[in-house]
Order: sequence, then C-alpha cells, then structure tokens
Amino acid sequence: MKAYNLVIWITVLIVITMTASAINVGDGDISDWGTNLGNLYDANKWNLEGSWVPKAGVYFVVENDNSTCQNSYYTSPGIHIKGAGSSYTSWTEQSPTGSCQPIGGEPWDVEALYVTDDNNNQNISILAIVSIGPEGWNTTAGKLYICDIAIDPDNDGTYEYGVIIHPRPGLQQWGVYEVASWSPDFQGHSQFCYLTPSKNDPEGVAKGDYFELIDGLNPVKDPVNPAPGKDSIPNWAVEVTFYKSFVGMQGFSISQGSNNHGSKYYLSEAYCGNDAITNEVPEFPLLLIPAGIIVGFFYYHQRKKK
Ligand SMILES: [Ca+2]
Ligand SMILES: [Ca+2]
Ligand SMILES: [Ca+2]
Ligand SMILES: [Ca+2]
Repeated sequence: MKAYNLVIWITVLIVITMTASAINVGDGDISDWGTNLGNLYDANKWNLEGSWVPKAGVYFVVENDNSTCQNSYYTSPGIHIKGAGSSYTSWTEQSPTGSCQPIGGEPWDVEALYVTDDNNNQNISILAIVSIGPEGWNTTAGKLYICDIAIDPDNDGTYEYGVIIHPRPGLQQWGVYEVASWSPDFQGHSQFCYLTPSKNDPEGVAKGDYFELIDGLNPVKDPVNPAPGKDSIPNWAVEVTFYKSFVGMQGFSISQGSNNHGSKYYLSEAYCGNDAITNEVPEFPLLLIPAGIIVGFFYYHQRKKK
C-alpha cells in the first residue's frame, strides 16, 4: 500500500509540474510566460540562453539571429534552442534557400515562438518574438508585415486555421479563421504567409496584444529607415489567447492535438520569407518518461512482493 501511495504522490507532482498557470494577454508584459523571459527587457541579458527559457507547460522554439553562418549582420550565432519549460536542447536552424537567414538581417528575423494551454483546457496562448513592429516595414515591394499565425491542430502538416495579426480588407485583426488556402510570402520561400478564409466570419476573435520589447544597446525606433545590425532594431512581442473551440481542439490538450498526434504552430515574416519558425508540440512528450517511472515502480514492487 505504501508503494501505491507513493505512485499517487508522483502522479500529483507530475500533474502540478505539467500545468501552466494562465497567461495574461494585454498586460504589455511577457514575464507571465516565465520569470526568465523578463530578462528579454534587459539589454545586458537579451543574448543569454537562459533568458529565453519559459515556465513549465510552455513549448517553445528560439531561432534568434543566425546559427548557420556569420556575416555583416550577424557576428555571433545568437540563441537556437527548443523544448518545453526548463527542458530543452540546442537546435540548428534550417535554411530552405541555402542562404544565411534571415536574409537582410535583423529586420527580417522571427526570433521565437511559445505555445501553452491553461489548466482548465479552455485556451491556447501563443507568444511570438519578432523584429517587424505593428506599423510594418517599408520595402520596394510595399509596406510589409509579419505573416499570420498558422495553426495545424492535428499535426498532419496542413494548417487548417490561422490568426490574423494585422487587419486586411475583409479580415478582422486577431480573428481566428478557418483557412481555405495560404499565400506564400513575396519571394515564395515561406508556404504559409497570408491566409484566405474559408468563410467570411471568423471562428472567433482572439485577445491579442502587440508591443515593443527593449532591445540591445541602441534601439532605433524608426521602422522605416533602420540601421542594420542585431542591436539596432527594436523587437516586438505578439501575445494572443483564444478558445480551443475556435480551432477544433475543444477538450484536447495541445500535446494531444485534435487527433492525438500533437499540434503545430508556424510563423514567418513576409518578405525574405525563409525565416519561418515552427513550434511542434509532440504527442504526450512530458508524460512518457514519468509514466515509464510509474510503470517501473509498480513492476519493482510487484517483484518485491513475490
Ligand atoms: Ca502577458
Ligand atoms: Ca534577432
Ligand atoms: Ca530567426
Ligand atoms: Ca492539419
């Protein structure tokens, strides 16, 4: 019976460590994603790996700056890690075009994507750290913004839903839409940039917030004429939360997904396009090891009885 009690205790502890407390969207602050993320407001801590690590229950990928090659825009490899909570591994960023990315340097960098859900299994919350602000960025192709957030609730590679970050004609800012098709970015590198909805009305409207983080040593506030270089461009946070029912995940955790295969989230900037970032939440990843421990524990005590 003692063994049985211990198993219950272990299970309770696992559930406590797995659940993330609610994310507060609209507070102009990202430290609710984990106290370490408060370091991203600090010019001296921005480039530390630990500053990007969130609290338990938050799945994340960071691709800040350029890990594959250094050039005039990037003299250090930056931060490239992915994981869940304090458990993470280093990660080599993929380059679909074979070029150093983000092409054009910091103005086109998508830095990080965080995803979590709440204790009551009601909401999905997403945090993106990006280099293009809400005013957009002037280019020869016109004014460009970061793309829509693409959501694949069953992790099969098709993004059936999207969240509109910037309003476009007929589309509502922060609307969560069912997707008919995706347009690529302006150079064709990123497959999933701007969504075309399957019907006029969104499935629902997320609560969203887009605000500036303090960046580096010399923030330049003018998004039209920035100085190149990783410390001269302001960085921005995009924070959204919405009901799981909007994306067909009612009653499912993000690690279950709508089909028990996890779920996937994707965000690209809109021009040089190969700087896309994908946050895949694998099926039950946090449960596997603790469940193994429990099974092993039972096995050990059953054998001990005999
Ligand atoms: Ca917040
Ligand atoms: Ca960066
Ligand atoms: Ca990046
Ligand atoms: Ca899908």
